[in-house]
Amino acid sequence: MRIEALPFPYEFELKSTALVLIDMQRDFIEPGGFGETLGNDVSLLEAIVPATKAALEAWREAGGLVVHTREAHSPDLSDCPPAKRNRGNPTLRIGDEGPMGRILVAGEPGNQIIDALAPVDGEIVIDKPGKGAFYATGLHELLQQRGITHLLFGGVTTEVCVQTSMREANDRGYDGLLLEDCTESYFPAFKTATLAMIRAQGGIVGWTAPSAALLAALNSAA
Ligand code: C5J
Repeated sequence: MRIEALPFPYEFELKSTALVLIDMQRDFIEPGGFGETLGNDVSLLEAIVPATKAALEAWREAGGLVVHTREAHSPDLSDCPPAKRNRGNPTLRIGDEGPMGRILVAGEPGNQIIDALAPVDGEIVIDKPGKGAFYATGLHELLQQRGITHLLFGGVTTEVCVQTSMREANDRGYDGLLLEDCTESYFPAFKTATLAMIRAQGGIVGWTAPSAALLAALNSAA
């Protein structure tokens, strides 16, 4: 299959490609969550949910592998470096009781993936203690076992966990494509810059394309 993408068309096979949705969790996206308590406008992130849901449903319908990630720490915070917890001067830190349970702690209500994109049986769910999906998660091994070589990315936030994950994937030899309307930042200029960085210099990190280009590729293959 071929997606019309930048900086040039992206070729992939369904059986060796996974859709990876990064950190579409309630605390980052829903009003009243951790993201909003930090002063962010979460409506920017909520706006990508319909396009992301459409891409996820089309990918499921085609039979492609889906990976969901959550930025999540164990309840005793043994996987949270003090440098991560102590940085800055926030009113709430990782592990504190927030509006939707303990902040970025596995199993808490705010740490769940939003209902619209909830994982279904057979999909991989990765709890990641870092920004990147490959750090301390075993994701690379899981993908290798399944013969995955290509990754389609969506999720939040573009310049933090999504970009870090794409760069980690790139260094491990995957061809990655970011679905432009399935990712967002609390800072729109950072999203624009990240898309440009990914596809600069002949795709130094990977490719970008609108989700409509993925849907068109899946339709023409069906
Ligand atoms: C993610 C963050 N998921 N911005 N986390 O990007 O801290």
